Amino acid sequence: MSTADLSVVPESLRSFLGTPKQLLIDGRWVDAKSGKQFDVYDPATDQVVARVAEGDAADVDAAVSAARRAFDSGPWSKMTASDRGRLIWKVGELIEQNADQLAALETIDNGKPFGVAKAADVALAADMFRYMAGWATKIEGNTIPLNVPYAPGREFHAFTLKEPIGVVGQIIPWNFPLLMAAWKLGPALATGCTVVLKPAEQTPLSALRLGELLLEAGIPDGVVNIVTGFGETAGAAIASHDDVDKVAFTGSTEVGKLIIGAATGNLKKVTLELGGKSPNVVYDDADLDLAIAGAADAIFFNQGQVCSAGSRLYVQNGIYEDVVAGVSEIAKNLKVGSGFDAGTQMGPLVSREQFNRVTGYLQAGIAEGAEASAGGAAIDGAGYFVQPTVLKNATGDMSIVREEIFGPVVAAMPFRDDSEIVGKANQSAYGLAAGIWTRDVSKAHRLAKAVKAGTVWINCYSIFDAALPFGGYKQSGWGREMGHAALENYLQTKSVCLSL
Ligand code: TXE
Repeated sequence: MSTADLSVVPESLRSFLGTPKQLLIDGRWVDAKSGKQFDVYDPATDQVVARVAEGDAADVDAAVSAARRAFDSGPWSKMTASDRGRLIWKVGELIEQNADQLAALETIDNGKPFGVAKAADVALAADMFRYMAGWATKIEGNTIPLNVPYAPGREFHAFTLKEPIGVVGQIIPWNFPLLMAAWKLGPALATGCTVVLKPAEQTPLSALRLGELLLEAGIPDGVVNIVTGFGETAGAAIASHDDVDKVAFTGSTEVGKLIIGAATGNLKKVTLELGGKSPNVVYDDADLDLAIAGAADAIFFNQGQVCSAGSRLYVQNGIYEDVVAGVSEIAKNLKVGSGFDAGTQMGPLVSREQFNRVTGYLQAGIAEGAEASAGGAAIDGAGYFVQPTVLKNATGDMSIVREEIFGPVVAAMPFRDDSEIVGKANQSAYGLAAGIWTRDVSKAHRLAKAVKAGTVWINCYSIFDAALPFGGYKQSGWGREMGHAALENYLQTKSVCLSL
């Protein structure tokens, strides 16, 4: 293990990275109670870029107590919704003002190209806070006319109140570190909840910088606590904590199931955004240039580390070879390199573990009979780089078609017609997203209705907006993030009934 040369990062970040990072608990930066720290790596160089406090159950306890105090008696619960909204808006503004710094942190921590981090991750994160700031003042109950059969002649005034659920644990992954924090924190803060956030151990840095910005914005002490650490210790302690009222998780389906188990102790509410194996369907009447570019982007964006990536590419028989050739051509020409190099279109995978996982799938797919028409292997040298890969001759029984690879690897398969594609598209344990490419509006809508997926993109892919709900059918999860649908995850409904 060696330490990275930090000359690639903006000057303002060098001291941030050079100082061991601490936990944010009750508005103060503190070491882990155990005194332990762990290393954070630059995936482009395999070198250590920072040291971060390794929180565990004892730190989670302290963070939950701080969040409980802030919820029950702190200024947060007494603040007007308008004042709360104003602070949340300010967080969005501060993210925008610090866009270069935050994007550079994403690049050094996750590997993604700097330009992508700035235009997508950081911009969407800022937008998420601003969108949710507006909702703070618009959370309302209803008045409800009653007709109680066993109380004839009596009059009642009944209404509902929407109340924040309380202390929320939020466990997030490494593929969009800042954006996942924003998706989670935005609705929690808008509804008046308090939070214990655990970033992924691979990518804790931007969440810690966000913690500084939350304090700068004036979010009161204890409202957002950030505990960096590992899943099996810090994450598990959040999921099983008896004083956490709700847990929101994004990550693997496997860990999602563990979260459900851990939550049974106090029956905390659970929302989950899990894996995917999304079908991307190209009909023979599609605009082929658009569809080919879209199919490539659907899998290679963010190195394929996207839960909604279009990783199963279904192409109608007559155009199968052309589309596979077109996507392969794009794959071969993608510029792969450090996210800080100008022109880089694809960076490294996030970690050694993910690199091993993805290259393992490449070997398995080829051994099972798939053929690489582009890529198919790792890229030699330092860092966790893998070739953008198109695997043809794939079949539904192969692991590369059934399981989430979470890398720049697409499995291409032909289909005959409408009657066949619905079954094939839905032949998955997952149901997060789907893509459809056709000029026939009726065909597009028919498949959009038939496909079991939380998001369907027609003649586009990977379009995200703070206002558009996102979440999974089947084993892709429970609940929706973004849009006003996300607020419901953080609210309780109280019915009040008064006899007049
Ligand atoms: O995920 P984990 P990993 C999928 C993707 C990827 C695979 C493995 O297929 O290849 O998961 O990635 C925390 N209790 N996705 O191993 O382990 C962990 O610390 C509580 C899809 O990195 O699920 C991190 O903060 N928490 C996904 C978070 O869970 C635990 C994004 C995610 O890590 C825990 C990431 C436990 N027992 C991976 N164990 C998506 N849906 O976007 C781990 N964690």
